[in-house]
Amino acid sequence: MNLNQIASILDGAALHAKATQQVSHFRQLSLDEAYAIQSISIGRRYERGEKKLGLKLGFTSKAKMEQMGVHDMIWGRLTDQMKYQDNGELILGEFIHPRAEPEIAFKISKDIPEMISLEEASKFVDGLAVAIEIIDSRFENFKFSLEDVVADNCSSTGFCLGEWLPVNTNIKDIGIELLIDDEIIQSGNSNAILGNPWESLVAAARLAISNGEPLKSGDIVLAGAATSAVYIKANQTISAKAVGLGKCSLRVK
Ligand code: OOG
Ligand code: MG
Repeated sequence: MNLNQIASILDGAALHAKATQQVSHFRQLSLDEAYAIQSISIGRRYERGEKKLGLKLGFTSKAKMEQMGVHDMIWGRLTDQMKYQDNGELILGEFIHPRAEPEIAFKISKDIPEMISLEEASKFVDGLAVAIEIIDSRFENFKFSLEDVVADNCSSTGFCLGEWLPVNTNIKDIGIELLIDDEIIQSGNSNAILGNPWESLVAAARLAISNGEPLKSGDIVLAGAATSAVYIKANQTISAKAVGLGKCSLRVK
């Protein structure tokens, strides 16, 4: 099976909310091939009219790496179709086995054509927000190798954002939580994200450049979850909260 065929299977699995078997069960992929599949598969979304909105990083915390049994940071693309309004509704039947995780989001204020340092990172950002990321692996039982999940656009499926706050809002060493029906289900600290969530932005800028798609003004970057992700069910209200960043919520139908 070639990379185009694998991309079609993964895109179809997402489109029809039907799980597929792990690619690594029938073909050994290199990481470069996995990113090539991601690129082809996201290209199909663009052909259907979706627009790129930014990037997400994954496995930037130990909690996530341990939960999923992988060992390296990954990145995927976000599109406009994945964005939900704060307090919006999410229809469970449109997903395979969705999970939610609390995140921190950056809004890019100017193009980042070159690698940036941690010290200068804030010059390229004009908004910080708490976020919920919805991940929905296209693989059966939410099980994958690192190459599988990269090919599957890092399980990217949806996200919602709280209010954008100014760039000098503190996001280091703050508590971040996932709540279901107002009960705290996961709680962590933002420093679990690469020691400092701003490091995620620096990494996203570098990865975007090395892939030939540098971050641009207006892009959104999700820093990666500080906690494990949680399966969501119908009739739940899912919220993410971070100290000083407020809250955002989604209602599951
Ligand atoms: C892959 C996506 C990981 C994160 O924040 O670490 C991710 C997955 O767990 O399915 O989004
Ligand atoms: Mg995530």
